[in-house]
Amino acid sequence: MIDAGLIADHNAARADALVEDYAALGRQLARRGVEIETITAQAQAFSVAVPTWGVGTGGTRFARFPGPGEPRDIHDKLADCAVIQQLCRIIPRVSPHFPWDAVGDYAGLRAEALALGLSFDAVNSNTFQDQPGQALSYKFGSLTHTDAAVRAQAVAHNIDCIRIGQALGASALTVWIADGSNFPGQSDLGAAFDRYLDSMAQIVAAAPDGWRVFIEHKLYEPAFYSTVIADWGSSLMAAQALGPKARCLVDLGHHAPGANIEQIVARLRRAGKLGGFHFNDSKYGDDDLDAGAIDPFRLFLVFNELVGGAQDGAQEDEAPALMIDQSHNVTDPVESLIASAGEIARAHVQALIVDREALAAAQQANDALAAHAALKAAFVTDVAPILAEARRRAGGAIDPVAALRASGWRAEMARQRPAVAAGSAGIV
Ligand code: RM4
Ligand code: MN
Ligand code: MN
Repeated sequence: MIDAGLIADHNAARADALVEDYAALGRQLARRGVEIETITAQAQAFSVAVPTWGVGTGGTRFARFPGPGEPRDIHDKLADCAVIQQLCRIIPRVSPHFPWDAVGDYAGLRAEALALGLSFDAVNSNTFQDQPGQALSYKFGSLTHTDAAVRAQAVAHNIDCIRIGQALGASALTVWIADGSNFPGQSDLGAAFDRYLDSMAQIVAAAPDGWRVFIEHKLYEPAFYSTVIADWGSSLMAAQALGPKARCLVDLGHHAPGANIEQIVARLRRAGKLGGFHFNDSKYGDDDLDAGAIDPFRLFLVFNELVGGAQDGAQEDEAPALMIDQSHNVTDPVESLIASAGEIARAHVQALIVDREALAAAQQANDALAAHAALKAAFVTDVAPILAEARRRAGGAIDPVAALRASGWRAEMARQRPAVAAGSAGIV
């Protein structure tokens, strides 16, 4: 962890400027009928989960260039997540991935996380690659494989993940499968979906009461011609067929360029099937870039649907699970996760200050310009003082990346965790 005295000194050096900026923003918002303290309290109550795979250096399709002091196992990953939480105070939950994060003692792992101030969010299964010693290969699919024995193996892995999740205190399983085809004719498009429903029904049946099973769609990659759960339509069909525990999960990078993701969000809410998000950003495909790095306006529009929907009576029965899912290859992963958490929190606060009455009135009157201006007024407001003040009040750093860099934490990790392997191929 970072020395608490260092964070206190860091904050003390920035306190006067923050007081000034916060007061100025408070006056600006008051003129618009918004009470800054209400928004700051909501900012403090906001949280998002980090993925364990996000604290390591990811890669491009072709190569991975390891960084210094990378986490070597789930214990190191939890330690990194704890540092992010210490500085940001909005990421108290960690989303693990199996078998990447497998250990012998899950009760012990849960206690270890708790001691670091962390708990576990949705568990993620992995049937998109073969593991050493695995009996049957997923080369031609997993939950939708033509061979019932492969499907059974993939179902059993997902049920294992649920059991691990129970031991960790989680209450959701996220299922993303790579199943699909590369050649027209390779796969029976209808039958593959039927096999998916059959396999998923067994997984959903194994999920305890109160659990959610998130269905994550993805347009393409690694399947380049057809993907079984390629889009929100397939995801919604499956979630509706699989009953109340099944929900749709929207990974922002898993859509065609230009897709109207906020409208997908609005639709899934109306269906009561919006289960959660994987936040990241992309320009071309599943780029897994930091949230808000390419299109912060889109991120804001997604939160505008979440916040607006919560107020229009169309709210689903529970708030969607918010998680980050990104892969870093040119930045320090811990810094990138801090940056993303900040961008996600920013989009949330911007959505909170939208003048919803003005927006609704303009929509009703078909005044497109005024409606758009109501959104833009919130989006262009610099809400950074609210985010910084919320962090400071919660014990975090006013400028988390600056505090991390000043602490020399990464250099210390490089000393404690000598590099184990040189570069390797592939995203994982
Ligand atoms: C996939 C998908 C999943 C994530 C893997 C690593 O594209 O986004 O959520 O678990 O990548
Ligand atoms: Mn994802
Ligand atoms: Mn992805």
